[in-house]
This record gives sequence, structure tokens and C-alpha cells, in this order.
Amino acid sequence: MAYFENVNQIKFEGHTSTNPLAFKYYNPEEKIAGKSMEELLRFGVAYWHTFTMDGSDPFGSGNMLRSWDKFSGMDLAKARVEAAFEFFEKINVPFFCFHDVDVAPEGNTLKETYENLDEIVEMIKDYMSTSKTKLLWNTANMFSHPRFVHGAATSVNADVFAYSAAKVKKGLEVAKDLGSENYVFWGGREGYETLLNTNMKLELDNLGRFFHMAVDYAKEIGYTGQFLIEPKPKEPTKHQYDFDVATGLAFLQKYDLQNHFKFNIEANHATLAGHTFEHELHVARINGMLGSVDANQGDPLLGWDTDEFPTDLYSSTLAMYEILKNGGLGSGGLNFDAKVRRGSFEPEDLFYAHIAGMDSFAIGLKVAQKLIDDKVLDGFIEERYSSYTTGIGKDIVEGNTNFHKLEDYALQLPEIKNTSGRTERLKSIINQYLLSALSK
Ligand code: XLS
Ligand code: NI
Ligand code: NI
Repeated sequence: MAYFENVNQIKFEGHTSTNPLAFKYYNPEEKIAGKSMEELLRFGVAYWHTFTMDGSDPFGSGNMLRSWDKFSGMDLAKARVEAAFEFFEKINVPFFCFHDVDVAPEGNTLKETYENLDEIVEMIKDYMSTSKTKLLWNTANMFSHPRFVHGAATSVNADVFAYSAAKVKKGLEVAKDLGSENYVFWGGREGYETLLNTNMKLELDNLGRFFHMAVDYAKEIGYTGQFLIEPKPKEPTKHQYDFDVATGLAFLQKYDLQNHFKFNIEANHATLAGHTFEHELHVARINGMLGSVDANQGDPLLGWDTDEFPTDLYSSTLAMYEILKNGGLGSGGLNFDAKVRRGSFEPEDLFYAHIAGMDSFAIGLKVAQKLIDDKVLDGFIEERYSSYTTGIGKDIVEGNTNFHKLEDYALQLPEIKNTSGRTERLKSIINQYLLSALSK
């Protein structure tokens, strides 16, 4: 059965196309610095936003028109798998991502939940055997069910810790079975509401213990995918422990986990933390910790995770700049952790939204590569720090000085001269690059 019968395979038609169901900039085969756009961008569809969620929000019930919603229970789960693989093929993505509860309903017991999941995972595996779409990552949802009210691995309740361990154990088995390239940990309820009732030290120590057990179990079963932590500062919990990349990195270093994890960076989580998307990518990159990306965008007027499809070209350009500087994303990719707006409730909107996101990152990729080729920022930054390549600066960088020598040097300095950082000039150059890429 076809779930998207009004849509054919989406193809690249170029920037003059007026066909709403065509890529204008994303040409999977086009080579950028020797690699295809498909290989460089590694797009993924988020199962939850596209096939499971129904548009409901705290003020209104589900309103998305989905042909699979005539089913329920396991039949619904199976219909979603069929719809998902039809969608993956038509939108032509190499990857998808899911939480355990997105693909299969929870049973009355953990055992029943496992049985449901096993049945659907078998079905997914079957579809994957003839599809080009692979699993970028899977994860365990440890935030929706009421049992996670006080957290999962950081719960006050040891039974919940054990239950969470069982879920991740199963998730790692699924990851191995489906050849998942990564396994994600997003701790939506790993945090606290008030210190009045919280033992933060114990919670963090437990989280460290939990991650070590996950590392051990992956090793035991021979699962070699990359572990990823997805930082987010708040929502649903007030203070989330994996606040941002820097906080997550300090945690990993303290618990000696830094060699087993990288970060999955979500644009909207970066802005919730008071950072730009490129800041988070940059901090991860310079620490060798950039693993994967949840590509979306927030709304500067709203203070929560709106998970919009990314259409801001300035942001996609600066993000792709970091990703290219990182030498790509390795086993990671660009997962659209994004949902169509409640008003965009027709099935075609799912295609329009993904096309918008894929085209935006394709443009970002092209412009970023050009900025790198022309050494626009590199050249400027190199010059800006040139005082560290000779004389006293060289001594500082090479560790050949101390406070005595620096004081002697400072005492005989004539007037100190600084030069402009040229922020506005650089921004106008980026605009020029953006506009010239678009007119080609
Ligand atoms: C929520 C997160 C979530 C993770 C996976 O804000 O983005 O969707 O990506 O659990
Ligand atoms: Ni996410
Ligand atoms: Ni999010």
C-alpha cells in the first residue's frame, strides 16, 4: 500500500525549478571538493517527528492527517514502518533515527515491550535489507513514561535506574542488530527541579556508573557504533545535567568516559543554552568530540525547543563550515530532529519540510567550502594572531618564558597597538559568498 501516493521520487531540478516537489540545491551526486553531497551531508529522517507524533501540543489534540492512523497498536506500528520506508525512498535519504517507543508500542510489562520491539525490529531489518537507507542512530526514550518522573539513570529510585539499564541494554542489542552507526543518549529528565530535594553528587555519580555499564555492555556484545551524548540545557527538566558541550565534556572527563563518547549537537539546544549552533559545533570540534548533528532551528521569539526545519542559510553555512573543518562527521550525519508546524498538517508538508532542510544545508555546504577554499576566515584569523608566531608571542606559545621575562618585556614596551577585529567587514563578505553561491 502507498501512504504517499500523491508524491513521486524527489529529484534535483536546479535553482530555477518551480516544482515544489523537487530539490533546488541538493544534488546528491554533485561533488564538492571530491566528495558527493550525499556523502558529505549524510541526511537522516527523525522517525518520531515524521511518523509518530501527531501535532498535539499542550493546548490541542493531534491534527496531522496521516493515512496510517486508521490502524492502532501493533498494526499501526507496522503501517508506520511501511510508510517510513516509502518516505525514505521518495525523499532519497541515506539515514533515519528512532527512539524505541517511536517504532513499537510499550506493553504492560517490560517483557511485552521487548516482544513488541523485537517484532518491529525484525520488520525494519527486512525493509533495510532492500533499502539504501541505513540507521544513523537509535536511542531509548527515558523521559515520556511516568516512571521517569524523577529521571532515568539519575532517578532517586534505584528500580528506575535498573529499568533504564534494561532499556539501554536492549537498545544496544537493537543497534547491533540493525547496524546502527551510532547510539544516542539524550537525558531529558536527567537533571533536577530544586536542590531542596536533590542529591546532585549521587545523581551525577550514578550517571557516570550508568555510562560505564553501557560502554562495557557494548564491548561485551561487540557493538562498535559511536556513543553520542546530546546536550540540552533545559526542557523538560529545569536544570539538565548535559547542559552544553563544555559541561558534557567536563562530565565525561571527570568520569573517565571521554574516549567512549562524542556529542550529537542540536541547533535548537545550542540556542536554548545561550550559544549559537556554530559555537557548540566549534567547541566539540576543537576537542575532537564532534560526532553528529540534530539539524533544526529554534525561534528567537520563543524560549523552547520548537524543532523547526532548518531554513536559515546563515546558520547552515556556519554549521557546515565547522563540519567541513572537522573533516566531516565520520559516522555521524545531519538528522532532521524537526517537525512540521501544527498548521502544516497535510502529508505533502513532510516532503516540503525535508526538501527545505536538505536544500538549506546543500547551500550551506557549497558556501562553506568556498569560504574554506578562498581562506576567507582562515587568512584573516591567521593574520590576527600573527603576534604569536615571532618574538615574545612565539616564546609564550612554545613555553619559553615566565612572569619575570614577561615583566621585563612589558616594562620596556613602547605604546601598545591593537588592530580592528573587522566583524562587520567579515559579515558582509559572508553575505557576498552566500549571494554568489545562490546565483549559480
Ligand atoms: C529533545 C531531543 C530528542 C533527542 C533524542 O529535545 O532533541 O529528540 O534528539 O532523544
Ligand atoms: Ni535531538
Ligand atoms: Ni531537541
